[in-house]
Amino acid sequence: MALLSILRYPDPRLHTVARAVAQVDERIRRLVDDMLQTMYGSDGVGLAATQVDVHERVIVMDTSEQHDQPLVLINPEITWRSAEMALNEEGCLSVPQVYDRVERHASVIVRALDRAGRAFELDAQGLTAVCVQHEMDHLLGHVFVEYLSPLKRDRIRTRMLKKAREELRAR
Ligand code: K1U
Ligand code: ZN
Repeated sequence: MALLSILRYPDPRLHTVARAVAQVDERIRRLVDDMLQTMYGSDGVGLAATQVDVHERVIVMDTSEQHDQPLVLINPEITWRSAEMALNEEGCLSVPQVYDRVERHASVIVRALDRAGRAFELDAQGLTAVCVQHEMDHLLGHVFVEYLSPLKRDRIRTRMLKKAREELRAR
């Protein structure tokens, strides 16, 4: 397994639309395992392939309390969204140290393939619903800061660019 490098906002590659996985083969299983290691190693509860610069529809998540229930979603599609909406605090491994509230559907049902290529359905509520919608946005090339006001987004962008410049200088 390998730790993958996570793209940081405002990297333009984060706006790439991912394509469907044609076949769940050894290459995809290796990607899934590397993504899980990267997510756990970064203290995240989710990770989309887009964030590691692979533009295929693959998501890993683990919203369990003990961080011992990995979920793999390949070619995920939302088949039902609740009318009820919920406002939740979100973070993103591609936008470190930035947290803000985003409104999303309170519950969703998602159909996807698992690591073995078998179809399954996920009935998601609470943090799992927030996380799966956040990750599916990544696959469409969207980052959660796009839900914030233009003023907040510009400040985040400036702060992230400054941090990237400082990190480069410190090398
Ligand atoms: O996509 C990512 O960058 C991962 C992201 C997923 C996510 C979780 C929860 C809300 C929105 C998005 C994270 O793992 S953020 C870091 C985190 O561990 C966390 C954030 C908020 C609540 C619970 C956990
Ligand atoms: Zn994210």
